[in-house]
Amino acid sequence: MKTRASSARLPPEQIESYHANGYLILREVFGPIEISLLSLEAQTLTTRSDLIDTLNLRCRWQDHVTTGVCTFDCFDPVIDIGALCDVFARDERILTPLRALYDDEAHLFKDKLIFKMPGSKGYPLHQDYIGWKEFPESFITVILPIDPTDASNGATEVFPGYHQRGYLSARDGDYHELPLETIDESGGVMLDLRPGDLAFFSGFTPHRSAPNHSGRCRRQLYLSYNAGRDGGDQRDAHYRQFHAWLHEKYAQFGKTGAYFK
Ligand SMILES: O=C(O)CCC(=O)C(=O)O
Repeated sequence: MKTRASSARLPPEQIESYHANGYLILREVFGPIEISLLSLEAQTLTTRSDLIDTLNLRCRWQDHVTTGVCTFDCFDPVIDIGALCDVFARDERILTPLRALYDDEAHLFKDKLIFKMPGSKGYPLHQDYIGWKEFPESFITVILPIDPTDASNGATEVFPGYHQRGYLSARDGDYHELPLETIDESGGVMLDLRPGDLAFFSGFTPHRSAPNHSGRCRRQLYLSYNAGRDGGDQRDAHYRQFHAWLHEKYAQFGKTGAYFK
């Protein structure tokens, strides 16, 4: 369901729609000046050569779809290096709808700034939930686009309704792609968003994104939350666990000297 946000409060139809489909779009929540400021911050962050390094656990990389060159893709986390990202992550225009979806308090759990540079390959079908006993089942991601997103630059595509089946992979603590047979590909919804819109989707909603075939970045804040009753504020604990997990993964691939800065 795609709806213009006339106020931060969600009408019951939108709450029902989110629970039925596993995603919800709110239009024009933030204004052009706010997004321009965020865009400037994102631009400044791309100059942080002191941080952008393949051994820094904060940075995620993607292969270029034609050249195969490893390309910087994402800061995870970002609110501690981007003051405005932090302000957006705690904005009531995001938290109020989340409280309505949760019928509870919402806590920031994870925060990423995905740049998806031209040529970046995108992400195969997966659910965000990871089978760690501490991982909150109430996980919801809010996408805040800085650039317009559509099929040409590899917008995120969600598959409605499947979140009701819960986690579809082994709860073995590893990240799993989903086989395409899990879903009906024709039912995918491309999150065609304008800067200032918001998209909410569940940690159990299968999603993917195609390569960015355009000549421009597809920058989006990916802000993830959990409900108060599902562990309260656990962002610091999450990142401690995530970094330990990444260290292990890097070691498995023979990559030593990883650090977090
Ligand atoms: O960038 C995208 O479109 C998808 C990113 C994603 O699925 C993730 O970070 O888990």
